[in-house]
Amino acid sequence: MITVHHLNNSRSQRILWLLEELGLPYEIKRYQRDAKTMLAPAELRAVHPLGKSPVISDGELTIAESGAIVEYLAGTYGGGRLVPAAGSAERLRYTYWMHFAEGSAMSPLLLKLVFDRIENAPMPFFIRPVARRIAQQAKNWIVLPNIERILNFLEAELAKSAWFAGAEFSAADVQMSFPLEAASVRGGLNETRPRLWAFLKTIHARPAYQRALERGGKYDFLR
Ligand SMILES: N[C@@H](CCC(=O)N[C@@H](CS)C(=O)NCC(=O)O)C(=O)O
Repeated sequence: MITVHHLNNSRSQRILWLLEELGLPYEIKRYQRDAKTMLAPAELRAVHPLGKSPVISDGELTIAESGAIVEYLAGTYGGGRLVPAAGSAERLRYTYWMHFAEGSAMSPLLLKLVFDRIENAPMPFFIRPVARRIAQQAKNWIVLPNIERILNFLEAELAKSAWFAGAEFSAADVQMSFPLEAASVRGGLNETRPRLWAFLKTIHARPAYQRALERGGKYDFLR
């Protein structure tokens, strides 16, 4: 039995979605974020030293890192589904997006989250203007332009094919779902980028996505 170590309201939601797409049985072990810091509880470090979610256990195996988990599940249990044929142009695109999601797309979104928090954090009144100015300058200088460029790039890529790897829905779309959802709640992604917006609406309407939401619990990355 596959166990998903699921942190509430997190990236591990897409692992539940993939498992539902593949029709695999799985169980969920739940972990709750600290209400104040939003960090994962220390018990998750007993599963993997970094204490981040998602992590899955499958028999003797413990696998961390969303992209590795997605590739493992689709490759091991997909029976050819959701993974383009080896050697095809689609497979190269699949690999690209599988890495891009966490390697490139998430970094500026995470930085935005951190600088937004610094801007709004409680602190002595004489420090606040300085902290706000530094946070705003960092956002204007590097964070927001990068998010803008990435979203423009992704919007243009979806003009080439219906899904990220090509004409067929693949596990790369599952992997790309989280940065796009995060961008829709904190990165300015909205209807003005119609292809990305339609991508989100389309995946959210999939029955497997809906089943995963029911099992995963409250998820604040939907707009
Ligand atoms: N690149 C990693 C990122 C893992 C990660 O940062 N997960 C977040 C959940 S969205 C987490 O566990 N945050 C809680 C913490 O850092 O304590 C992956 O895709 O698996």
